[in-house]
Amino acid sequence: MTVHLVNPSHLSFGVGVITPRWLFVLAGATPTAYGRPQISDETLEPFDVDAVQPGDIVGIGIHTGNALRGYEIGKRANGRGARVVFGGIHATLFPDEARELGGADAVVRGDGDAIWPLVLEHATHGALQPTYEGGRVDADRFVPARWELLPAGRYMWGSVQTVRGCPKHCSFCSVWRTDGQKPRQRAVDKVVAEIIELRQRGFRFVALADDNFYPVTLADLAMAERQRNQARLEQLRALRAERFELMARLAELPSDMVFFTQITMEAAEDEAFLDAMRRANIKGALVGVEAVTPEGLKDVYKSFNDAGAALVQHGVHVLGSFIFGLPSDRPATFAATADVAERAGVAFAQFVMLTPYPGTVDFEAWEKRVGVDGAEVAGIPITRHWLIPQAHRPKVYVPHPVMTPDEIRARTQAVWDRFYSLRRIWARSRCTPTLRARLAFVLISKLYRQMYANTGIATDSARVNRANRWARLIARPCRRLFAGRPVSPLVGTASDA
Ligand code: B12
Ligand code: SF4
Repeated sequence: MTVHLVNPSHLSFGVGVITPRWLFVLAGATPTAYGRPQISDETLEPFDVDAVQPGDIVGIGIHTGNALRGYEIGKRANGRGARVVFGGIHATLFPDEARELGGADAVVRGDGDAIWPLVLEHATHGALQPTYEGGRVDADRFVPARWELLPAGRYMWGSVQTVRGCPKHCSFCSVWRTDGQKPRQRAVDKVVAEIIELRQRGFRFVALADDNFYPVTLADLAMAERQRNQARLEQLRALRAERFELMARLAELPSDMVFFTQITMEAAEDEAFLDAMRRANIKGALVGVEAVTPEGLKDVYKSFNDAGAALVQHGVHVLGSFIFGLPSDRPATFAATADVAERAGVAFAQFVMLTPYPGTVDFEAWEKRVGVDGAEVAGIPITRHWLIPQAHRPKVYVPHPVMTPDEIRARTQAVWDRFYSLRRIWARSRCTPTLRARLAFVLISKLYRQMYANTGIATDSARVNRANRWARLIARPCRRLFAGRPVSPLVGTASDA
């Protein structure tokens, strides 16, 4: 009996940018009695369902975007006599769907770390329950990833989680509702141990796969002080102190390490935090620009400009994330956004089209508005857009007051084209220290555009296939530029202790 863990994707690029962490965490949670789990990441190559034997256990992790491909695999694996278990954010939100469409014998909702051994035990005894509540496990029970199962030479960045949950409550995000608003921070030693292991395996670049690396803002502290809420103040200070402790430890790692994370714009006001980030070699951060009204547009862009400048001054390159298709957008918004992204010194940017993700406040409002008799595509209600086959999936779901879906798509594509023109990429690559780094910057910019924009925004399959071929071609040299020399053991770090 073999345990398979499958990360579905309808496109495979041969090389992956970031290691999908859940695969290696669930492998870590698999008791040794079950042998070596077979890990399959379809962003590298398609899963060979024909290799599944009757009695095998197939664990499939899905988010909304890859749920349909996950269901296809689940049904086929089930048909071959395997016991199929679904997990991940989408299965947490739609457990019945995974059973009805994905051939799931069981669905794990929430965190898989603690419950997975029980699921495996039930599966081997033919006693699977339809649903398991994995809940939100405490940080001290997060299972470390089993990095020795990584296929060699296939990924550019490792991924280590330092905190789960986010105290904010953005209307377009499901994280605060599924992972909770209480930040669950992992012990510093455990995080550092994983990073050291990744470095020993040749990873210089590590993504801190957190919902929000900056869970306590200066405003939160000031508010607790104003309210004279001593208990809250102490709790916030403790969380903040742990962040600084972690960054101090990252600063002791070899200086060629590069970390990337996600933070909110408020971090830009926190000089001490930014200084600590710089010392810790956290050199990149995804910063989102939230929904804005026309009146608020100027202010938001101004604060993004200021925030971007502050981050760049502290050596943190910004990946700006901008949303198009909001009701307040006008044709002029697209060029204005591209201008802001350029003026703020953003190193990378993504321009995504408003997609109502289930589990969010925005999704619920939209679903209510569209109603049960709403539009259908390929016989599927658009409120279940992830079930529409890729080739027919609309790019814009929320009707816009002044622009057609095609106009929004074309204008979004034009902003990508402009931001990622070779001339502009080359100019931006000046933010890196060496020629090799500039080359890496150019390649990763082109790759990013092919992987995320051209396969996601293009409407015809010929274009998608072309983008996929390009991405495969660029991905290999790109990976080589990111790789470091495997080091063992690390000199001058905690690994000596
Ligand atoms: C890091 C990250 C990324 C990274 C890296 C992705 C990668 N290769 O790993 C990058 C930046 C590339 C990325 C991109 C995107 N992301 Co992202 N990402 C995350 C983030 C912050 C952390 C994911 C992670 O590694 N967590 C650590 C692991 C250990 O946790 P986990 O995946 O949740 O797995 C646990 C459980 O879910 C469960 N589990 C998971 N699978 C399975 C399977 C089985 C069988 C079982 C039993 C249990 C189980 O057990 C695990 C351990 O407890 C999540 C937020 C989140 N809280 O999930 C968003 C998140 C997953 N991303 C999201 C989105 C929307 C995207 C993008 C579409 C953004 C965009 N517009 O471009 C793209 C899509 C990329 C793609 N094509 O897949 C959404 C998904 C929403 C949804 N309903 O699907 C999330 C939830 C964030 C959000 N704001 O809502 N992302
Ligand atoms: S978008 Fe970011 S800041 Fe907002 S709730 Fe989600 S994780 Fe938190």
